[in-house]
Order: sequence, then C-alpha cells, then structure tokens
Amino acid sequence: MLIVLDEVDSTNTWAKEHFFELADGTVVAALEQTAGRGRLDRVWRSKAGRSITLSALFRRVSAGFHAGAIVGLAALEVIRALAPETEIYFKWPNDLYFADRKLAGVLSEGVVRQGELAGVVCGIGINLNQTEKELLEIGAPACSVYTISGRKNGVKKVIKALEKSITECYINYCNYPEKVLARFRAENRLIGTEVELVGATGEVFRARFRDLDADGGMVIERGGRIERFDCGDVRIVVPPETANQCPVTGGNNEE
Ligand code: BT5
Repeated sequence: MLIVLDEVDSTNTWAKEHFFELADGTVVAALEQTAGRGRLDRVWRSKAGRSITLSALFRRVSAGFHAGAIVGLAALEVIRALAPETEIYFKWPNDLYFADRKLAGVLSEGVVRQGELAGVVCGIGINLNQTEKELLEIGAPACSVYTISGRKNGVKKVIKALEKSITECYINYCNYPEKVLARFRAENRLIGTEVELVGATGEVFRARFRDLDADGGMVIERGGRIERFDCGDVRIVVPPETANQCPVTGGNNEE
C-alpha cells in the first residue's frame, strides 16, 4: 500500500506513530518533509519537488539492517533506471553514493512493543532534482539524480516506481532472504578496499573493509588484526574505478 502525504515532519516518525494501524510493507511518502532526520539525530535536508522522502514499514525482517538492504536495493534499481550511465554504489552502512558524493541516505528504526521488536521502519531520502547550487545548501558533498544524469523526473512518478520496487524486493526477501542479502553484499563495492573510519570518539584511522557480518556490521582489518566496527562513520576513500568520474552535467541551471 502507498500513502502519499502532502507535508509531514518526518515520514519515519509518522510511520512509527501509525505502525500498528498499517499493513505490513506499507510505504509512506511525503511531498514535503519539514524535519527530516538522519542517524544520530542529524538533519536530512529535502525540498518539495526536488527530493524523494519516504518510509516503509516491515514486520517480517529478522534483523534491523535487513530493512535497509531491502529499501537500499530497491532504490538502487530505480535510480539506475533513471541514470543508467552512472556508477552508483552503497557506502556502509547503506548510503547511496556516486563517486565521492552522497545521493541518498537510509535511516532504519526499530519499533518495540512490550519489550519485543515488532518491526522496523526504514526511511530513505533521495536527492532527485536539485541543481548544483541547491546542493551547496546541504553543506556536505552531495549529488542528485539530475546532476549525475542531466535529467529531471517527476516526484510522484518516482515515488510510485520506488514503492513498486520496495514491494517486489520485500516479497523476494520474505521468500529468499539469503538471496537479497547476497545482492546487498555484492553491491557494497567498498568491501575489499581501504577506507577511512571515524570512531565513536572522533579518532580517524585507515583499515581494509573485509566483509559485512551477520548483523550488518563492518568486519575490518587493521594492523593485521580483524575487528568489528559498528558505530561511527566511514569516511570514504574514493574507490579507484569511480574516482575519475565527474558528474556528467554541472546541474548549474538555476530556476
Ligand atoms: C542519513 O543519515 O543519511 C539518513 C537519511 C534518511 C532520510 C530519510 S527521508 C525519509 C525518512 N524520514 C526521515 O526523517 N528520515 C528518513 P546520516 O548518515 O546520519 O547522514 C546525515 C548527514 O548527511 C547530515 O549530517 C548531512 O551532512 C548530510 N545530508 C543531509 N541532507 C543531505 C542530502 N539531502 N544529501 C546529501 N547529504 C545530506
């Protein structure tokens, strides 16, 4: 089921508030989101007509990060169809990137009832139609489907395509979870590369990203030792195959 709200503070907050009234797999989108949230209470910036902001609710995922895998893979498929000539990839835990710029971010939040995990709400924000100038207001390296492909798309059309893709991916997951998770792992192109990590206390270090573990955490190799890393951020060292790609348009057109 797809619900499209004209305006809401946060689709994740709305989906959590209505979690027990809505059917499993429902997708809630907002044409305008006024108080979008990222992880660790960071701000997610979006604009009406420029951004996709939606959340899906799942009752049948067995781990929180599986929700991010479902929504992330669905978004990857939709974005690849809109910008077929570009190399989009996951940056751990499940942001979507083009070269060294963020195109989309995912926020998964558990819903607990009587001390038990009842399900997960997973929201995604995608930069769709922003120009380079508008992206500068974000204050972090960002790109949009428009700046990487040169094409603008209708928000409602993309919401519908994404809802369809999320539903298909969720059905696949319910039937063959291991196949969906294997695809998610295969799309995490930073696995095997050197990455820069920022620890919980802000310390920065380099390590080799070896694999994802069963909880979606990062398995890293540092100084010959294997460690697990699940808090903080990955500061990206641009993978060689994407480092020389520039956005194909400047997206500088002002309107
Ligand atoms: C995320 O957090 O990337 C998760 C974003 C999830 C947003 C969706 S929208 C629908 C649903 N409803 C919500 O309220 N949230 C979800 P994080 O990894 O913590 O990244 C946040 C950081 O990304 C910010 O601190 C900025 O530096 C940067 N940022 C903010 N807005 C951005 C944008 N539009 N494009 C690229 N980067 C952005």
